[in-house]
This record gives sequence, structure tokens and C-alpha cells, in this order.
Amino acid sequence: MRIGELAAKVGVSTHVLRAWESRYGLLRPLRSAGGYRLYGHEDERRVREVVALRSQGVSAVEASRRVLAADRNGSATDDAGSVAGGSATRGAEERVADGAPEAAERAAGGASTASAERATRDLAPAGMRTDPPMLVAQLLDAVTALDEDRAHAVLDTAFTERSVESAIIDVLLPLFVRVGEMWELGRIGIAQEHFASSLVRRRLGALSLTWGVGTGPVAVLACPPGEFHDIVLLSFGVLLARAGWRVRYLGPDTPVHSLAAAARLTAADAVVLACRRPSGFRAHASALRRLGEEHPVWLAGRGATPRVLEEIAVNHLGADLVADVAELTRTARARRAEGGEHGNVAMAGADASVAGAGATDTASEPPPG
Ligand code: B12
Repeated sequence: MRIGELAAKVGVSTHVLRAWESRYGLLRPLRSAGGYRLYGHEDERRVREVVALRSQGVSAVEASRRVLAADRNGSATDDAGSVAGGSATRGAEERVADGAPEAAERAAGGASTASAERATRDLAPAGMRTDPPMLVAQLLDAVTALDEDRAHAVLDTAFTERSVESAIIDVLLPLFVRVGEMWELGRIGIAQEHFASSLVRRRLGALSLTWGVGTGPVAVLACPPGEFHDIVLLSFGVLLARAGWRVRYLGPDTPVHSLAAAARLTAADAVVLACRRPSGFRAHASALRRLGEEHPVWLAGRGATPRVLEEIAVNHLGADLVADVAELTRTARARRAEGGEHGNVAMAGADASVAGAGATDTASEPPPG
């Protein structure tokens, strides 16, 4: 059936159904030959179960999670009708009864959601689930065990229950501080640190797929030669893009002449360079100073000490990423207002994307999804 028909049958608006589909994966439409989404009886059943749970005061995200987890385990949700299980899922259920829940979840293809539930249920009391310190602790636990599945489940919870800004600033970055501490104490090894980095890079990468979209101002992001610590820079890219910027991410170990060429090619409205070591900036002081005469250049990270900033005479971004986005946005607006001697095309984009959408607005009221 088409979405309108489904909406009429279950008494839920098409707008809400689409949100449940895109946010929680509750609906799994097929495509008609003409490209329309077609929904089946299983979609209808899942929606009805969510509606039943909602009427008992369960949040939409939690209700969807329960229904999907029950589907995958081949069992009924506690409160909302039965769920038909195929032989694979029934087999999985039997193995759960045998005391092998992980294997059963995998066999049922639902490990991520189910273990998200388990992680949150087992490790945190209800209501604490989305508390950042608790999420960080759960993530650290999963990272220590190199448990990919559980780590993704906690990340899913962080990104579903919190804004993207909060998931990054309050959960992901503190995770790395803790990873560093644990590593120094000898409680985790390099494998765990690499695992955490890879896990988070992949998650942030998934959030970067729309970095080229729109007509907003352009930011070029990089680390200077020899610098590989780019997780915060990558996170900053995600926040910038959510505030309407187009991001060109060059990443770690970027030669400064290539950075300058990229800034010129894209008529960059901001060039952001992050490094942990002052020497990583100082070694390129004169090239960076020249670049700063053509584009607004911002240095970030622990290497951007007062002495380095004085020597190179460019701007500084501190540790508050939301304030930093706002600062870049203010500068882009001011350049546009001046008529901008560079990058008129990008500035025209800034009209639409930056003028109405400050970073702090985005942080407090993120776009849906
Ligand atoms: C993850 C990690 C790695 C990963 C990096 C993965 C990645 N893609 O980022 C990898 C494996 C690549 C790595 C490599 C190395 N690492 Co390392 N690494 C870390 C670790 C555990 C976390 C780094 C991190 O993200 N921290 C979390 C962030 C939130 O904190 P932060 O970097 O201080 O950033 C804050 C501000 O400076 C600012 N900021 C930082 N960047 C940016 C960017 C922007 C745009 C903005 C706005 C703000 C901003 O915001 C943050 C919030 O306060 C740290 C431990 C630690 N305590 O940091 C060690 C650490 C940084 N690494 C260290 C070392 C020694 C190395 C290696 C030399 C190890 C080796 N022998 O190979 C190499 C060096 C590689 C290189 N040449 O760059 C040392 C550095 C020591 C020092 N005195 O500088 C540390 C401190 C570990 C330690 N205790 O010894 N590392």
C-alpha cells in the first residue's frame, strides 16, 4: 500500500510515518516499478505495535527499538501484540534460551539494536541511559573489549537520543580523553586506541556525506605535515556543515602548499589547521602568514599556543567547538557584508546558509534526523 493508505489504516500521519521510517528504520517499503514506496502488512503491524506502546507513555524511539528488537528475536513485544518469527529467528530465540544471547542476536540479524537495549538496560538505570558520562563509560567498556557491535549500539543511542552536537561534544570527544588516560595508566593498549579512532572516524565519516551540498561558505580543514590527530578536526567539520558550511576536508598530514592551493581553488571563506605540536605550525610560519593574507586562517589544537599565534598572526579557535562554529560564521557574514574581495560565489551562498543559521541555533535546535 502507499503511505497515505497506511496512514489512514493506522491513524498516524504520513509525516510521522516518514520520520519513524527514516529515524528508526521502523518501516521497510519496497519500491514499485514507478518508484513509489510500497508498504506491507508487516510495516502496518510494527506501526500498530508502536502506537500501542506510545499510548502507554513509551517514547517513539524506545517503542520502535522494542518492536524491532522483538522482531529480530522472533518474540512478541511485552505490551503490544504478537510478532511472527520465521525459522531463523525462532532458532535464534532458542539459542537465547540456551544462554547464548550474542550468537542468537547475530543469527537474527538484529545485534545492533538488541545489544543497544542490553547495553543501556544492563549498564545504566532507566533515565540515565542518555547521560553523557554513562554513554562514555559504556563506550569505553565496549572499546576495551574491542566489541564492535556493542560500541555501535552505544553510539546509536548517543546519536538517537541526543543532538549530533551533544553526541560529539559530550560523548565522542570525552571518550578520547578517557582513552588517553586509560592508555597512560596501562589499562588499555594501542589496539583499543586504534579501535576507538577507527570506530569514531567511520561514524563521523557517515555524517560527512552531505559536506558538498548547498551554497554556503566554504571551509578547508587540514592538519599540517606530520600531524595525524584529526578526530577533533573531523568533528568540527560535522558541526560546521550542520551550520550551513560546505566543508573540504583534506585531513591529516597535508603539505602547506597544497593547503594553500586548495584554499585558492575553492575560494575558501575559512581555512582551519589543527595540530597538537607548536612546531607543526611554526615550521610553516611564513607560508601560513601569506595564506592568512588571502583567506581567514584559523589555528586550532594544543599546538596553537599564544606564542605561535603571535608569531604567525592568524586567528585562533579554542576548545569550545560550538563557539568556534559561531565565530567562523560571524566572520563569513562580515566578509560578505564587506562585499568580500575573494570568493563572491561562496558569499552568495552564505546569504542563504549562514545568514539565517548561526551555529548556536543549530546546536540548540538541530535539524530533524
Ligand atoms: C587517538 C590518539 C591517537 C590517534 C589519532 C587518531 C586521530 N585520527 O585523531 C593516532 C593513533 C593516530 C595517534 C598517533 C600518535 N600519537 Co596519539 N593520541 C591519541 C589520544 C588517545 C586521543 C587524541 C584526542 O583525540 N584527544 C581528545 C581531544 C578532545 O583532546 P585534544 O586533542 O587535547 O583537543 C582539545 C583541544 O586542543 C581542541 N582541539 C584539538 N583539535 C582541534 C581542532 C579544531 C578544529 C578545534 C576547533 C579544536 C581542537 O579541542 C579539544 C577539546 O579540548 C591522545 C591522548 C590525549 N590525552 O589526547 C594521544 C596523544 C595525543 N598521542 C600521543 C602520541 C605520542 C602519539 C604518537 C607520537 C604515538 C607514536 N609513537 O606513534 C603518534 C603521533 C602521530 C602524529 N604524528 O600525529 C601523545 C602526545 C604527547 C605530546 N606531548 O604531544 C598523547 C597525548 C598520548 C600520550 N599521553 O602520550 N594518536
